[in-house]
Amino acid sequence: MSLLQLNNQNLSSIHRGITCPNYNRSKIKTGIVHIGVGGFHRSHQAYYIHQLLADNQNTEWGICGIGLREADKNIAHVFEKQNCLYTLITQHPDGKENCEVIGSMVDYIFAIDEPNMAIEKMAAPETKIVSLTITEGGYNFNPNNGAFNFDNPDIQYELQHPDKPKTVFGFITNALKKRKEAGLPAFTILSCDNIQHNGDVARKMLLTYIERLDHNLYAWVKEKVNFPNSMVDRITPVTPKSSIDFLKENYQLNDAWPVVCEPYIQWVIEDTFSNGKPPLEELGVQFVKDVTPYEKMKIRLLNAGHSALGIPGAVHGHATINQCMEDQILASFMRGFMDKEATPILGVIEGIDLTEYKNSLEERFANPNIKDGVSRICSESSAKLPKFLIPTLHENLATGGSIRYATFILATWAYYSHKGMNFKNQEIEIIDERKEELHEAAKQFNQDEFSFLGIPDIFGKLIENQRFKNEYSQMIQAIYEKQNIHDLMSQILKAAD
Ligand code: CS2
Repeated sequence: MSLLQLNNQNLSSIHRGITCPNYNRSKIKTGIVHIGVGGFHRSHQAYYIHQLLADNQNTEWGICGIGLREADKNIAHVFEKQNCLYTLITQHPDGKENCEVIGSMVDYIFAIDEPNMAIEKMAAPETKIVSLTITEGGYNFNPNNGAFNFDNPDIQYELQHPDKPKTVFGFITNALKKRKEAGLPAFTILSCDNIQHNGDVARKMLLTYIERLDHNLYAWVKEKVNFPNSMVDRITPVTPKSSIDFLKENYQLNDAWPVVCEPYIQWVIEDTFSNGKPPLEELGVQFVKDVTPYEKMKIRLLNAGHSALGIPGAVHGHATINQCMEDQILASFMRGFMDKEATPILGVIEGIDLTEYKNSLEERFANPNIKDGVSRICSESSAKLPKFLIPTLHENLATGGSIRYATFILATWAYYSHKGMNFKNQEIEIIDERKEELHEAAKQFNQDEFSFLGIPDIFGKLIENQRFKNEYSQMIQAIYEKQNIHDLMSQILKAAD
């Protein structure tokens, strides 16, 4: 089979079953610089911008991607070969798929090799927005007290060598300094990570960092840079090799890193930009005054719901989220968690029918063609759960609400971190920056059943709460003894009726 390499030159020869950009990419300016180009950015923001660029409209709003981590070398290589083009494969529940080559990313800089180029790009007059998907852990703060972590060795290094940045904070600071010196307007910093008040968090962290470095710049950034909060949503699994093969077999297209996603897409952004914004409202993006209710709803239901399926699902021995949804007991447990623990905390959200929202989450999670791995959902749980799940538990403890479901998820997470094996005696692939630390804490279980909860920046003061400890003790003992997720979940479901 002869294959066509995905790149600019070959765009006009691509199989007609794949939609290609109908705009001239060489004319596009990069009004947006995006740090952290993973699957999610490519299925979400870059897709919105791709639609905005259609028919050579809005040419000032193209994207330049930046990678700051060693791991970004892979995408840098692929993009070099493919002129930053990639195929987005949208998988519908009925088995249909749409394939579209996305052209909105017109440049990519691997900042470890080209630090100055990355800074210059952000400092360029045409750059109006610097957007971020640097993951929940990337904001460098202690979830327990919200403080910036100055002990991070990379931050320590930057404080000694401010012109040799390593972190997102160092790069952005250098770029803002250049803009200030050149008399250019500041850019907007737009966080697109799953953190409540993601813009406020980005602002607080960056300002704390700059204050240590440069007082003049601090005052300027404080006044000029806006950080809209935003809520982003589109389920985007890790690209399976089968999708690369699918493009080869069906369309004779060689794309080393396509992106797979669900049809659903949502973006809600606070309308507080420093230096102009793309007309995304034309595409259904909601610009609002206050994003709080949307982001809280999404994080406490969708993201926490994912963890409620993923962690027990991994311990039970399921591989994907749709398999978890096919398992009636797990699916009911997830819905129980949403109804009994997350919803009472959310209260009434004006203009939103929460029951409908939860029903639609169930449908999305059940999409059999997404095959979102539980390993992705469980990855970096140490950064996710303090934002997705543990606040709900704290709030229910404060109000006397139900805590059973959330406690069970934490207890299964302890078992998962200790054993690294599921109940079918198969190894679990654990991806977590703090994997070792979690394992060390969890494995003390035989001496101290609460050992796992002793990591304060993850669990806060949960360990001091007697009601929580009683529930946790019963559950963790039962998990180790019974080794049966279904039985334990059935008991929780029965008790909750
Ligand atoms: C997931 C999210 O990482 C996770 O645990 O819950 O990546 C989720 O798929 C996205 O936020 C959906 O918008």
